[in-house]
Amino acid sequence: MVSIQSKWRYLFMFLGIQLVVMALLSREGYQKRVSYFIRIFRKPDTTGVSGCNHTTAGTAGGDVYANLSHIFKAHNHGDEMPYCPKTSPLIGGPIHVKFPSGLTLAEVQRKNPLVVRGGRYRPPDCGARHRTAIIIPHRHREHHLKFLLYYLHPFLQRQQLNYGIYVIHQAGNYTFNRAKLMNVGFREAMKEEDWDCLFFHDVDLIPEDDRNTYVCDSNPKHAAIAMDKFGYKLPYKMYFGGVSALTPLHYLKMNGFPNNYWGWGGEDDDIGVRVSLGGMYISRPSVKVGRYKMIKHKLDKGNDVNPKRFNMLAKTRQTWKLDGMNTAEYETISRQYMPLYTNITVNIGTEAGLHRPPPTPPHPAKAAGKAAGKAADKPADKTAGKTADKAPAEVPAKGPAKTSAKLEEGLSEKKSTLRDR
Ligand code: UDH
Ligand code: NGS
Repeated sequence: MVSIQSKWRYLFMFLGIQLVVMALLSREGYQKRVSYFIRIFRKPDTTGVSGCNHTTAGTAGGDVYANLSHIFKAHNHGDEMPYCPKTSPLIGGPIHVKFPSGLTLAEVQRKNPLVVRGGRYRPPDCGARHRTAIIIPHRHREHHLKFLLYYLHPFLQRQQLNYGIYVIHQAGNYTFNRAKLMNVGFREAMKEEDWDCLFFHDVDLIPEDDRNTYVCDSNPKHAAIAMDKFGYKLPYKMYFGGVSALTPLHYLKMNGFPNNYWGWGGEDDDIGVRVSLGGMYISRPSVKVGRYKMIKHKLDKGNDVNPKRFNMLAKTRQTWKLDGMNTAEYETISRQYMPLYTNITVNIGTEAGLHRPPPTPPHPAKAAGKAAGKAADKPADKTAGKTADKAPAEVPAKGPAKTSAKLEEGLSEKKSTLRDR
């Protein structure tokens, strides 16, 4: 017969073994399995943004902030910092994305204490292997920007990148020009740092899996391969819209992006064609990881469908060397180092140039067209900078900030000084 005393002994031994097993399982590598149990007991996030607390591959996804407390505790090794591992241990796979109404930029700032002025970050405990600039074309989408910043900062931190976020804000009300803003972003970002990869990123696309790493491939990469609005499939083979990634060398090879697509549509297809005209291929992540959720919206005011886009696309082969990075003319109106991003406001003019009104109003029966043309010459509206901790505005840069030749010079220098990684 088993006595009561030994029953207790067996019970304690059993509980002890359970504890040891749990401790082993909760170590790195087993976290995903344990997270399932943890999630059941944890309180929901106070912001209401994160639905789950940890990452679980193959399920609805985890909280994008889940692993970050590890970084906050990490201490800096000063000069002797080792390189970060090739694959970040903070990567967790699928991310749960939703868009609650109460989120504020202050809350995003609070949740990202290691992000410094201008939206810059580098891992505190290891040397980043990659330097990535995010370029976001923007006008009147502050609401979307807030969500993108909420998700993008922790997403990039989990990938242990040295990164910076640039919002390129089109001044005035003249027809929007996404591709030209990207050219501006490329030039302005490269003036600040020797970025080795640039991500051109629509403001309304939120990545849903952090295995979709924001580093460049040997060919230009189309990252937004699987969007919710297209049923998580590529809509057509040559699609290059939403989010794409190029090295400075790729960018130069294809003469950047076109400057003359005013309004919605076609510019991303033109960029896709430029990739092959520049002698390169489109690389893509797998549909499993290149997933994005789009913040739903309608076509914006000031971004009407461009009726000329098909004619223009038919001529890309003839025009790509004549129009692109080598001809991008703009004036930088201000550069603001905000807590979560660098806001660059630019006058990109109209079809007629920087200071002249457009030749004919682009949209019939719109007196607004004229007013908008004038507005483009006026100082910028500072909508993206409302909550700025403002730095002194830069002196407006007249014309191209760096010529292609200068950049190429810099790039060959860069290649020769690249550290052995
Ligand atoms: N963008 C702005 N402000 C604008 C217009 C565009 O910031 O006024 C930027 C923003 O980064 C956006 C990107 O340009 O994510 C692309 O513009 P878009 O979101 O309007 O284009 P998309 O193709 O959606 O993603 C269009 C929805 C309806 C298209 C119907 C056409 N038949
Ligand atoms: C194509 C457009 C692209 C656009 C894509 C997806 O037809 O610019 O649809 O559009 N090309 C032309 O119009 C030539 S979307 O469904 O996101 O509105 O990106």
